[in-house]
Amino acid sequence: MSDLVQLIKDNRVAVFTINNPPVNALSPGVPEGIAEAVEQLDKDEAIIAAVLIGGGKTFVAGADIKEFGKVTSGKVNRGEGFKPLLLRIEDCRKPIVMAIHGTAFGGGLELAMAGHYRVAASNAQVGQPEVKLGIIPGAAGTQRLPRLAGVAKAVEMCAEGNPVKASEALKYGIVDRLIEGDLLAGAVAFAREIAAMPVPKTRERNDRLGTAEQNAPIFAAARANARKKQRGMMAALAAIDAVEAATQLPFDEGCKVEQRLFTDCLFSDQSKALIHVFFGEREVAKIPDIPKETLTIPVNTAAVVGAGTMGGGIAMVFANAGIPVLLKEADQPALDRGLASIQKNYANSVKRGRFTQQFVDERLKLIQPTLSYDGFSSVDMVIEAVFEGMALKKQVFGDLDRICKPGAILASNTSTLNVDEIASATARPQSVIGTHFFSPANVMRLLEIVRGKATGKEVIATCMQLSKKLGKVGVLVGNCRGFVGNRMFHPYVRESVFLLEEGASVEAVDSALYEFGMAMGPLAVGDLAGLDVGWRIRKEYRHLEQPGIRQAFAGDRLCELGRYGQKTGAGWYKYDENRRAIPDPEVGELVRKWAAEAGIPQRQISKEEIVDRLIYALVNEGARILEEGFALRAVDIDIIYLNGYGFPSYRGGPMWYADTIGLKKVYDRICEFHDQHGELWEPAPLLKKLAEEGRRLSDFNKEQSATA
Ligand code: T1G
Ligand code: NAD
Repeated sequence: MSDLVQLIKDNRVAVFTINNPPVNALSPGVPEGIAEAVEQLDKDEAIIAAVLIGGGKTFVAGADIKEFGKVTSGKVNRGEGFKPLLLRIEDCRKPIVMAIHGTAFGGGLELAMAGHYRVAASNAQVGQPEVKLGIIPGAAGTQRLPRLAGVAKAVEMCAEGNPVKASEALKYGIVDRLIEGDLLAGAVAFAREIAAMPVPKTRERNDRLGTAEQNAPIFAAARANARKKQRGMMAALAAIDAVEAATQLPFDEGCKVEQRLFTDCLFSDQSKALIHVFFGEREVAKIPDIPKETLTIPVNTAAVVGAGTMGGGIAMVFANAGIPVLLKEADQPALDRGLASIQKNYANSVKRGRFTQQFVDERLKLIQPTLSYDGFSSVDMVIEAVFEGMALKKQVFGDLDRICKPGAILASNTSTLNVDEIASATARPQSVIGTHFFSPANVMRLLEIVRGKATGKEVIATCMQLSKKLGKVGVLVGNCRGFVGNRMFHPYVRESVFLLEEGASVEAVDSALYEFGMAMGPLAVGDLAGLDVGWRIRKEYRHLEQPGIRQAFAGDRLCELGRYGQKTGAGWYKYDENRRAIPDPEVGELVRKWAAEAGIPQRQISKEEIVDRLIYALVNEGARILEEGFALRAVDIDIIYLNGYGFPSYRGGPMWYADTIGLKKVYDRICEFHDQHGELWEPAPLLKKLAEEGRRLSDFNKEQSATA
């Protein structure tokens, strides 16, 4: 027997245990071990039934994603995947019960569905998350799942890729029984119960496949939903096509359709990008000079100073994670405003079905409003979110330094200010760190964790770990102006306004980036965040502007007219009472007039140039950040842009996208812009070096992590 699959006998019931930590992926050796076990089962007359179970924390979490790069299209087309093994299991003369705990995902659920019965621990989850990797189920999942769970549920699970709880899996017939307590004992008992019963084969079931009339509206709705929620992604639509084939073709024919669609997806750039994102979200948690076993500080209580746009959302994040949080404001009216917006946000979440009213009531009890620092002396962590001014922040950190207990983490939510200078207001800079949440803080997944020069490793390790508990993706960044995300966003926004001043329309700029896959166009984002936020920062840093360097002016001019965006009903767009954006020709006329006054010639600008100017501005600044060491790896920048700036995940992030296009092509284009638009487009030395050496940004991060 292979080491990865053990076989023991429990009084005429065989138990196969898969042991391939951490997630029992179907790595080489596992399918072979299962096949061997099934052969033994069939041969051993003493055995009446079998149970297949996962060792450790989970059932099988799918195919081994690390192996995908080694798969050839020939191999896939020859169907040399798992399907033959699954048919062998299904055709076994003796019943095989699949015992599921943790997660049965992807190939794991496909394996389970090839079994004759499935039992599950009540907190288990099943799912076909392949679309999140830019592929579709490739081992007959799109053919067996509709036969078990019905067409509507199967198409939802395969097209959206979200996990399903065990109780729901029972309701839909994916599992046959929930087991409380000892899963293995329950599964063996179940196997004894059914041992004498006929051995059902999922692939022979057609009773749940519905009729063409019944299914047509299901597939139409699923396609519309996929085009809306997974805009630009091919896998979801392919998954729907495959499930539809299950309702129209015999099993084997349906499997051929699935295989063709699976192959198209697997060898697509989208899938490569999404697999990069999958491993990237796990890699960003690893800090080269902070080992996994670094001690962390328990964070069981917290406090937030400032209950404005960010402070209120941050308090909700801690409460949602079950951590009691004090929320301090400067005065009662501000506190009341902060609490009102928290209650409004929670009410919306209940309306949208994200939370139950009971959950919200419990969470609201964890948020304790206050106008003083009473109670701050015992909290484990404080997050400051007051106005963006250095003097005020240093005053607050001075207060916290006097009041908070030794070892408490003092964090600032500043979006642009120097964390070391804020820390200098305390006698414990080793406890000071930046925790840069993104608006709305209770929704956006990204958390930039800003390392100050004195920040302690245990403080960093604690915040990285805590970010996962808070439901965030924590990415460690260096302490430079705008850190990583906003520092790159500055040239991105700059180019969008330059393009307006050179003749492009607001709609043309926004629709070009929207079609590229950005969640929103840059100008619509400006209106959402408030054009005055950037305007105030530009005014604060006017003294740092280099003479002779072109500065965008149209945004400032709009703010001088009081057009701050959604909050004033007009910015780059006009907004109706439901905050819907309406193109405003007056803006175009104003910009034309200002451009003429500035002597900027007008010209036709292609969609391609608009995208290149904005995306390559991100890449160029990202490369500078990498070589300056303010980001650990190129993938960290990608994860920041996917989770904080609405960059399309199926493009992998700005750095991965540049690697996909080819750095030589990107570098040449930037050199073109440098010739046309001057110093602002000076290519980053790293980009030049890697382009000339025919290398990738993702190569750089390898070196970087090796040296840190
Ligand atoms: N293959 C290879 N490595 C995997 C893996 C997988 N399927 N799943 C996890 N890992 C690694 C991960 O990179 C990390 O490594 C470690 O395991 C722990 O993971 C034929 C083709 C199961 C819910 O999409 O969703 O089947 O960073 O940190 O938070 O149709 O992992 O420690 O070095 O995420 O407890 C479909 C992917 C595959 C599920 C556990 N399956 N995994 O979460 O741990 S495609 C998936 C997850 C497929 C078939 C097709 C989660 C998890 P390292 P972790 P976790
Ligand atoms: P805001 O103006 O909405 O809220 C700031 C709050 O701080 C106000 O309610 C004010 O009353 C309160 N405050 C001021 N002094 C105080 C004191 N001494 N004690 C207690 N409360 C006090 O600002 P915001 O947008 O929430 O920004 C807060 C911080 O978060 C800033 O540093 C900002 O740069 C940063 N940030 C903002 C965003 C965003 O999109 N708004 C995103 C990320 C980070």
